[in-house]
Amino acid sequence: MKTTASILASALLLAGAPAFAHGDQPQHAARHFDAGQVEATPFGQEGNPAKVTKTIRVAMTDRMRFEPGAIAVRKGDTVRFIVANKGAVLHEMVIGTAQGLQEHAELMKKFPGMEHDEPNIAHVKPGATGEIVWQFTRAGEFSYACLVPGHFEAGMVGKVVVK
Ligand SMILES: [Cu+2]
Repeated sequence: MKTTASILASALLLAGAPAFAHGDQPQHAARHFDAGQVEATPFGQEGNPAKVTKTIRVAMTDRMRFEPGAIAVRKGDTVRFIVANKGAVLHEMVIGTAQGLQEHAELMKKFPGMEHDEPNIAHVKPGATGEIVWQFTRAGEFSYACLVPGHFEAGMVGKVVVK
């Protein structure tokens, strides 16, 4: 019985996966969180939505800015970012290191159609709201940026200070 149950669980996980593969999950639906899939990065890791310690609202505008443009959190915080696109064009919030985001922006210029579904990214359609739950596991200075081609270059970058 146990085996059947675990096979069924795996099948369900597999069946559930494609729905999340192209960043088209319904607005504001919680991303499926699986502690076993969490990968540590130099700038933290996917946060458990059940263990959020802080909520931060971020707006993205067609002036190519994030509001606020700088955020301070504590090491260990699990932050729910509620990301509102106040503009008329697509924007996204991508959390990373300054260097990693720079490299990613270069890549986006070469492959503008590139689709992502990563826990550190929220693509948000005009007028819509997206969400990222991220745990900052290391102290330091990190960034968030919009990597829609041209936006990063126009200054659509913010800073996270983790103490
Ligand atoms: Cu943008």
